[in-house]
Amino acid sequence: MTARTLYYAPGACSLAAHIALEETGAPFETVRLDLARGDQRAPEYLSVNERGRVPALYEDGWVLTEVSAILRHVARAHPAAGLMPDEPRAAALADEWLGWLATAHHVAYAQRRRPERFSTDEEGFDAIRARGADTFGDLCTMTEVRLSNGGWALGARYSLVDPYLLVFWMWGRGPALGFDMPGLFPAWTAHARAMARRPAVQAVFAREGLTLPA
Ligand SMILES: N[C@@H](CCC(=O)N[C@@H](CS)C(=O)NCC(=O)O)C(=O)O
Repeated sequence: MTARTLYYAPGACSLAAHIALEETGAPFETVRLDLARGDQRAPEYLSVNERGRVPALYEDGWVLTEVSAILRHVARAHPAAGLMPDEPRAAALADEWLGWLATAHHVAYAQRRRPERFSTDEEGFDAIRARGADTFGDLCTMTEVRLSNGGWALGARYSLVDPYLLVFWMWGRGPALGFDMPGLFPAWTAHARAMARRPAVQAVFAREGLTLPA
C-alpha cells in the first residue's frame, strides 16, 4: 500500500486535492500548514516543496505538487473512484476545466490578494487588486454559464474537476471578495451545495475546520 501524506492549508487550493484523496477511500495522512504564520517558508517544508506552496503530496519518497497534477494522479491511481472519465472528449473537457481554473481563476484571485507578485510599484497595488476582483467576477459569470445546465462540471458524472470548482466558489464567498454567491451565481451555488452533501467533502471540511456551503 502506498504511504501518502498531503500537505495542505485550511481553505487553500489544496482543498481540491484533499477532497479527491478522501473520495478514493484510500488511507492518507495530512500535515496542516498555517500560511499566515509562514509555515510554507520553514526549512522543513521547503525540503518537501522548494517553491513554498501547498498542496504537496508525498508518496513513498516521491513528491508531487500543483493541484491539477495531484488531481490527475489521484484519479489515475484510483480508477475505481471514477474521478477520471475514460471517454476521450470527457477527459479532454476535464483537462480544459483544470487548466482554466488554474490559470484564470487562481491568477485573478492572486491579483486580488497578492498584488506584490505582479508589480514592484506599491502605488499600483490597489489597481491590481481591483483588476483581480473584476476579473474574478467575470470568471464567476463564465463559470455560472458553463454550469447552468445543472449537475457536475462534466454534466451527469462527478469527476476530479468538481472539488477544484468548490475551491473557487469558497474564495468568491470569502472575505477577500465577499461576493453574494447564491444571489449572483445560483447554478454554481447549487453545485457547491451538492458538493456539501458528499460524505468525503463533509469529512474534509470538518478536518480543515471550514463551514460547508449552505
Ligand atoms: N500553481 C500552484 C499554486 C499553489 C499556490 O499558490 N498555493 C497557495 C495556496 S492556494 C500557497 O501555498 N500560498 C502560500 C504563499 O503564497 O506563500 C498549484 O496550482 O498548486
